[in-house]
Amino acid sequence: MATITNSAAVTIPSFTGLKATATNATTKVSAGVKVSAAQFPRLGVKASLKDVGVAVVATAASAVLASNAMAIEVLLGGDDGSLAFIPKDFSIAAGEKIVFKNNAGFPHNVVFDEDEIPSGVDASKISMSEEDLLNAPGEVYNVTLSEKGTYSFYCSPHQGAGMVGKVTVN
Ligand SMILES: [Cu+2]
Repeated sequence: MATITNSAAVTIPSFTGLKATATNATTKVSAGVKVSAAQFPRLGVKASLKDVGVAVVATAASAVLASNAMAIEVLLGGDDGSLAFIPKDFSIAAGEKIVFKNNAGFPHNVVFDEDEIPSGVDASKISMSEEDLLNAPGEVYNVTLSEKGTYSFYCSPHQGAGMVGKVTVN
């Protein structure tokens, strides 16, 4: 598996602007990571150059790309220094991924309130632990909610300062 027999594997026809990334990734891909051309069209047009580069070299590339199809980004901390989730109250479709992204005023985390989520949902399975913190800018915590209903969540270091949020899954 030292060479690529199917040259289509690293061709990304729908992303002409990303040729440099694709070329750079060739060495990694030839090392054994299987990336089929069919997976790339599933990337949203918003996918950044960096995301594509990382995805191509990641062993779990296909899973990451597929799950990015539907996602909402929630910033942790406002640019103005506010300790808040932005947006703090939003709706998503069941199965849509929420990407909580460290923005400012960290450390932050994301903990779902076990008393304010749909019954049957295990809060510990969708939350970060209280002690687990996102310390670096741009760090993310991803969660996908499949049960419909309303979920409340908070940032444990800043809950007292009002860093709480609510998501409705439809
Ligand atoms: Cu916080």
